[in-house]
Amino acid sequence: MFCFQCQETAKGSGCTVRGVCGKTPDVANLQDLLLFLLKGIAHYRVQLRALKAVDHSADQFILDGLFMTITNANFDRDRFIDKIKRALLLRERLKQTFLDKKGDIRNITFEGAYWQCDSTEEMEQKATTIGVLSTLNEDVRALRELLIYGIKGIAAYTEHAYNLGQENQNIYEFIDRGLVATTLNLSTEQLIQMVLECGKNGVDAMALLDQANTTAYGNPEITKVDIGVRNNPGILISGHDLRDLEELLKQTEGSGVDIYTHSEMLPAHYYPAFKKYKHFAGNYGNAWWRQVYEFQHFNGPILFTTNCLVPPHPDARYADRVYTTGSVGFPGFKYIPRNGNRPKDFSDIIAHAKKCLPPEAIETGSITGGFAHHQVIALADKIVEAVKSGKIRKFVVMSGCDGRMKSREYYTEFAQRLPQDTVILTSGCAKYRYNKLPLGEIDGIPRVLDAGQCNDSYSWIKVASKLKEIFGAKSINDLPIVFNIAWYEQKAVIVLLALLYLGIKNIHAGPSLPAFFSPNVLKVLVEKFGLSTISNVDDDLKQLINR
Ligand code: FSO
Ligand code: SF4
Repeated sequence: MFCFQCQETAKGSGCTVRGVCGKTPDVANLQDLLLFLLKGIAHYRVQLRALKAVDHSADQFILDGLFMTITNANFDRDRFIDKIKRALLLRERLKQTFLDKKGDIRNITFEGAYWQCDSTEEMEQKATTIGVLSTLNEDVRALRELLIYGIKGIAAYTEHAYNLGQENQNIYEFIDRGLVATTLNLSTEQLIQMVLECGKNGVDAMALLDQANTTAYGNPEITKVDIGVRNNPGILISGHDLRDLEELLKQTEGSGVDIYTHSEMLPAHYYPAFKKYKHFAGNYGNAWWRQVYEFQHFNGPILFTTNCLVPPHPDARYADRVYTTGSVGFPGFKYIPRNGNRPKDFSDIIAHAKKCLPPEAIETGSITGGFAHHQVIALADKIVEAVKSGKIRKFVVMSGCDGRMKSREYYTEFAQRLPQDTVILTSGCAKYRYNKLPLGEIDGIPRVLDAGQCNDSYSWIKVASKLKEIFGAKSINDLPIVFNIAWYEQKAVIVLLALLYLGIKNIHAGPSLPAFFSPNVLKVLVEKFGLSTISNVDDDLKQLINR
């Protein structure tokens, strides 16, 4: 195996024996093979689209396949083998349509468009030959992988929107073309162009998901979320999929089971449509990686709707209480499918919850969030006034992910030591490093504004554009906004590419830069965008705030 797609990759260079995330080598290789076949499928789709014969039944298959390979999403070998078999069947169907339409098969030379197999052994053998390291030139490899990881992030956001009935055909078109681009002999210049186009599609995917979420559930609004516990048994729901949450809330209403959110599901509390559920009790715990401690104390079942799932320790007291759904999987965990477009059947997890004790309190009190673009723009007058009077000197976007590494303590210290006239704009699970600190308010505006999940970084793009308009600035770079982003997995990669596409300069990305950047690719990103990583709190405060 070789994988270096996330920030915690082994020795900062690549996981080769087993993932730091717990991914086994066989699963890592099968993920590579699935990607290889998705690229083959994409070749046919690009050609079929040109013939006006693209088959939309494959749209969701591709989104799900890409999502399954995101860090901490799916560890289940059997699910990958099944998906690979279905990918082979789907690809043959597309190939047949292509031939029926008198398509010229000589236009498709990529091996993943033809390769066949009869056994799992053959799959495993092939998988070891087509991974990341099969691209020998390190700059081409860096750009191909950057593009693939950005596309995975797009796929994740697009799938959530799809689940809520919202689609954008241009995004599917880009995903296909982007996948194909990683198989062609493109120059580094051409690949950089594709990477920037990926950033554009990242903005579009986040906009689509924003539209899907707000159309279905209303605009997030300022909300106090309880972080304590009640006396009923509960179900803890994690991940990012709001439709799953809605169905679970409906099916548990009046059942005596409370629903709590974990990690990236916290922002669901900000949506008006979920406030009517009296048993939507609060948020339990912190960012994804703390699950190994927190789930022990929850007592009830846990539902993963997306990453980030951490493989439980062999003596974990909660492994028999974990359920997965959507693109998520783990061997031995119960999986809840969706049949057609019907609501998922959560009766098993609900019955399980009824037999469990209520959660143990690990925290008490509340946190406040709900500062997505609609709410912040509603407060624009107040914010502009605070900027003009000098009460707010700077906004610091600290969106992104949290992670296990000790180096992430930097973010807590950075937040604590920011001057009182600064406001943190956050989204994603990075916020758990500072969202429970008493950082105070400026004229009633909290100093930490949480827009929501990582995809809600889109809100900061909208807010920055609004401020640009109000202040008559030429570019977002002229506003008093700086970016100190924390990344971990591929959704954060697409957020970063979206910001680069928008021309945002001097972003700090940490706690370390991606291992998949080659020295030359990094040089381009530094020269073109001023991208850098964090150093230490003192120097970064000087550079970002006091310059
Ligand atoms: Fe966090 Fe995990 Fe939302 Fe990520 S829970 S790390 S960027 O999946 O998706 O912020
Ligand atoms: Fe390693 Fe990250 Fe890949 Fe897991 S996802 S195998 S930790 S690089």
